[in-house]
Amino acid sequence: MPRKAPPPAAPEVITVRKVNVWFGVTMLLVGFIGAFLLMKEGSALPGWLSLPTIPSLNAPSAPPSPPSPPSAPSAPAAPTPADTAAQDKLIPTVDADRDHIRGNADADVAVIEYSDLECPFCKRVHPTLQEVIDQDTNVQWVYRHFPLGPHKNAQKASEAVECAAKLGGDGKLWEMIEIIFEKGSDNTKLVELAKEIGLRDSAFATCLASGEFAARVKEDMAPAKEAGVNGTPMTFVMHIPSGRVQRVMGARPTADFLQAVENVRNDTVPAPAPAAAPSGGAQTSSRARPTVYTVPIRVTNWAFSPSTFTVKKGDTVKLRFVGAEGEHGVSIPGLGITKTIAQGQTVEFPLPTDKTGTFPFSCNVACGSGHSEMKGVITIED
Ligand SMILES: [Cu+2]
Repeated sequence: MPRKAPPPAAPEVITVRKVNVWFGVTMLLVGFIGAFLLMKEGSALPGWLSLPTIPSLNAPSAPPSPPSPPSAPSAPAAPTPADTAAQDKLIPTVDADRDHIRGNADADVAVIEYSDLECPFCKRVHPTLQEVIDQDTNVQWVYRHFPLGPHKNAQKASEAVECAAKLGGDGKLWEMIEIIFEKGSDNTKLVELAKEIGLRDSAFATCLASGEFAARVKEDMAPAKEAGVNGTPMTFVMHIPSGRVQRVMGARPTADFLQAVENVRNDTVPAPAPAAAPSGGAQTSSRARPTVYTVPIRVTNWAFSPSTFTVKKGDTVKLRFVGAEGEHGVSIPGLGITKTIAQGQTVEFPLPTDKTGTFPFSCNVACGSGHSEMKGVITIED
């Protein structure tokens, strides 16, 4: 927040009054501002003049608040590269005895997928990861469970694929995953689906009802939660010999995964992008505020940046949502607005500013806790 330096008169005064210089400067400024106020009574002060000048002259306590401050955007703190690297180390490396592995068991790179069987994005990334191991036969695919809380069928569906593995080996596990993605995770249909892929329905039903794999599913999730996973699909591309990891969020295209594979092999994992710098009309100072402006908002997994901002009642404002990462949407219930924002898409629409108030907005994609954390607030002030 800029705090303006005292007017240029100050240094001259200091050379004249050698005794009690600060007192002199303060008095002069008070007089200057007072005179200005009298002359300009009734007119709006320019923003810089109405900012307090005293604190910059050695009175650090109780700085008065500047008038009508432009609201500071409070984008969520992005993890620093060091944070993310430390978190990535919490992801267990591949354990051939425990993990479910597809592809080359001796591969030097593993794509370790955390998946929720009720999440359409997990369904979407499934053929993508198949393509990755088809195109690079020195990559193995590891399937781990991450059933999200809001998905009521996801936990039991995860247990169902573990039952399939118990009764028919990993081959049946992958078949079960695929038939659930194809036909849905409805818990009342799981036994039927198991039968369709050739499992003995009574044995499967017994396994599923017993909940014997409930803990196994939680064990998959625990370290991923520690590592900050809060949405699915989340894939950790891991170079097994070195332990280097690059995380890939969401249902990205095949090329992105293959790039991550090369990055971990060649030690060229890029640092995570820093949080988007706040910019846009809503952050301009009150002195220069245009009455027609656009507020750009970056949409990523899992945040809107900025997530809070303030506009003036009556201004002509456009919101520009830039879909930088992932498939999302935005709802502003208080203003009756709902939009879809696909990756790579820019969605622009006018913001009604005829009434003041605070208007929460959020991502309207129901899949995954990551989306549900994407929230913000628009303030429309007088
Ligand atoms: Cu979202």
